[in-house]
Amino acid sequence: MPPMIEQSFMKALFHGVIAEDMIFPYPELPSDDRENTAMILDSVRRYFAANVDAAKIDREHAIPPEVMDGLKSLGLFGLQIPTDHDGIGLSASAYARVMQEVGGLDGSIAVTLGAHQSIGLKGILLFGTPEQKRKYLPKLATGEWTAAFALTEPSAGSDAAAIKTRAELSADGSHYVLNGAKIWITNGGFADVFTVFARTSSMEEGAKPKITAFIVERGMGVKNGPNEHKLGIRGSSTTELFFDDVKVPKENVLGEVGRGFKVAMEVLNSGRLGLASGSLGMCEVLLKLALERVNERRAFGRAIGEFGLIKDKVSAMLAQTYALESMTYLTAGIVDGKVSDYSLESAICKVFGSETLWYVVNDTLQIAAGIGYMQDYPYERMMRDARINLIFEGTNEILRCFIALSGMQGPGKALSDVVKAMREPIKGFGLLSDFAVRKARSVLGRERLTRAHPLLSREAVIFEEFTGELASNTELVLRKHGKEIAEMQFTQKRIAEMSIDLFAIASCIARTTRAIERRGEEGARREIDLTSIFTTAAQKRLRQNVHDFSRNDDELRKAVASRAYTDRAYPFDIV
Ligand code: MYA
Repeated sequence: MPPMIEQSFMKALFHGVIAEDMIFPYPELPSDDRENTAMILDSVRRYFAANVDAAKIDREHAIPPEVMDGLKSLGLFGLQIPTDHDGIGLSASAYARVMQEVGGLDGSIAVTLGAHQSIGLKGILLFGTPEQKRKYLPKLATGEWTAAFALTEPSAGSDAAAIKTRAELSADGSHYVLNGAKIWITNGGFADVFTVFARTSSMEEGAKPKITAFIVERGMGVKNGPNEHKLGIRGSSTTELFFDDVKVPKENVLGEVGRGFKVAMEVLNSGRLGLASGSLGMCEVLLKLALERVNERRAFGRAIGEFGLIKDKVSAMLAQTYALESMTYLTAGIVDGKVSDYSLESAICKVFGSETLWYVVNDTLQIAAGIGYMQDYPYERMMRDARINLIFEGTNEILRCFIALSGMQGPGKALSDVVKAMREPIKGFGLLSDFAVRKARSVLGRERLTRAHPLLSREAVIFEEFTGELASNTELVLRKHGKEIAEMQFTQKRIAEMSIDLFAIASCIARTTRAIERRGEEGARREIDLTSIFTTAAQKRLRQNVHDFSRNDDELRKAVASRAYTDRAYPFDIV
């Protein structure tokens, strides 16, 4: 049998295959969602304008209870919960659109709502039994109950599988007893329902633990510590959680016993997309602030917007935000299209979204200059609120490793099958010839993006060329290093950077093609220009990454860092 190409646009790309039917036509909000979403956005805008003071929430480290009640009455706690469980039943795309709006209006509220539904209750939506759904979803939809996601522990952050919280089945088999602690749990101070991950196998050195997910109610005995004092998103609640002999009925196991790690990962896949849309919302508000500022502020007898270095910043921020918006809604459309594996795409959206936001907030603050640094203006708060996105829901470092290793898994498997087939040339003939065809395709760059509009042919050629480079460099490093690749984070980073830029270019091309087909060249001028600027910048990074596979100072960097860890003369001992 020929090796399977995974049903994921990005995973296929690692084989050098451009699965263009997965991204063309660029998706649209499902029609039954459109009206609903417009109404929700309208009421969100009105409610926030009249009732939400983001500066006060930040200053007082709390979202006022009446605001929480208002958000609940708007239905914002049940956006993706199906209507037959009393939610609004929005698609992933519509949910992303609402989270985008909220993210731009208040970071603390966006995080509170995100922790509740992007991750807190998402496990019940994805893996809950009909009874669990009936019991929990209606109350979670109205906000009568709120939810939190409890994975992280003092010794298990990026290494999520290293959790120590234990769940022991009782002697009569009726319930589990949970013992342990979690840290940095968003909504920890008030949530009523927690998705908790605990070991259901013994602690064996070196062995992968069996983890199980549980729905745990506060009333079962969950305790929390005080709210943490944070750099930003200060109105959100972040606490420790303690489980001391907490009895959880066995009916509250979420998914299968021992399969909780998968539950956690699937929930995070969807959470990461929510984070990207919140980041996008903040970028768009910041861009509006920047555009107002460059017109208002005058220097040397002109509006500062007249200056080249300001135009450079504004055009780059617009192009990068366009790419973020394009990839976020492409991924949401992929989810709505019932593609089951969007793990790479959503991790890319999270990394690209949080880094675009960090870049946009920094450059907007720079344009605002003096007032950017002052607490009377929103810039410094937005910068503090933005920073966490690079850290939570998977640090951008661990996600780069995840993107590279997960993407390379398919080609790695194909290569090892080929090695096996070479030992049995007759049986393995089909496999070998298929491999040869795919290899020729990726190396010669024969894979084409045929559905890109001809006006975007320069961008399409760049995409095709570097798709070939991604596939051939993936194969090269796999052949050269084999399993050692798991330890080679400098190389993983290059592979991840290339996939992020390629997904961004593909998203821009698909979306801009739709714009040109609908509105013609002049009508789509804005999209065409932003795609061009983004692709030119991405091409420079792609070239650099390809170059660095073979010529780099990785070993020197590793040696210098290792020496610095032990050498007391570092950093600099001049005298
Ligand atoms: S919640 C805490 C977030 N924590 C993390 O994200 C942890 C990061 N670590 C990991 O993801 C994993 O430990 C990694 C794997 C990836 C490092 N989809 O052997 P393995 C499968 C599907 O590689 P490990 C928070 O911060 C894999 O294929 N499957 O595992 C919220 C394999 O399967 P199989 C996946 O080396 C804060 C198995 O798992 C995935 O241990 C509040 C084992 O894999 C995946 N993604 O490490 C946020 N990954 O066995 C509110 C792995 O079948 C946000 N697998 O081959 C709201 C935002 C709003 C915006 C705000 C604006 C201001």
